[in-house]
Amino acid sequence: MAGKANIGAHNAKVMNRFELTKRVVSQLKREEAVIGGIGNANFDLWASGQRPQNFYMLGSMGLAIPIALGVAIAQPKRHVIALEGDGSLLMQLGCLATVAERAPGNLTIVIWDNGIYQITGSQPTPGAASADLVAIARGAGIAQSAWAADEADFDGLIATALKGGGPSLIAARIDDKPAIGATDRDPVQIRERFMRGLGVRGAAES
Ligand SMILES: Cc1ncc(C[n+]2csc(CCOP(=O)(O)OP(=O)(O)O)c2C)c(N)n1
Repeated sequence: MAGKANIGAHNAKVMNRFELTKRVVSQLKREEAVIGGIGNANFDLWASGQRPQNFYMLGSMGLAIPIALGVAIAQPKRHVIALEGDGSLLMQLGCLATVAERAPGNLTIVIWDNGIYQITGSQPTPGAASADLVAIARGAGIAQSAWAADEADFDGLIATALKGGGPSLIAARIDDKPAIGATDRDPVQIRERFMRGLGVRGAAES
């Protein structure tokens, strides 16, 4: 994978989730779908500017990647990005093997690794001490997996991923600053807006 590839987790710069979320969104030009994982991942996506192609996962850890995989398979011409926290990914590691096996070229996974379950009180995740999520993703079969060395490297990795040829996984070490906003907890509206944004439900239907 392009970028300052193959740096280890501990050499990656500690960045900020909201800043990086804005960098992802600024590169979206083609109605790409973005699935924000539970809590902070989707709070910062919400705060970065709402788009009808955004889906905000409420309540369940580890579902951003499985949902994004489903969308990527259903709409192969649309690029799909999953934003997921490290703790949530650790709860659903098996999805990486499924992604590798299905190998959708239009899927990009971004992991926000703060080493903690921040939103429930900042308990440390296993990744904080020992697990390397990029190594795990490569081992699962997602060859294009990389730590982002810094913001510029992150931008480059996202740009490369958006060209297709995935699946790709980009992991970013992030700080423990709280998310900027909070998503409106209205699951029905979130679902309906997303389905219209993906063109699978007309405006008149509800
Ligand atoms: C199955 C399940 N277990 C526990 C929770 C409670 N919970 C919600 S978010 C969260 C932590 C999420 O951690 P991470 O994905 O690393 O994101 P962060 O909060 O660090 O941004 C926990 C433990 C839950 N929602 N679902």
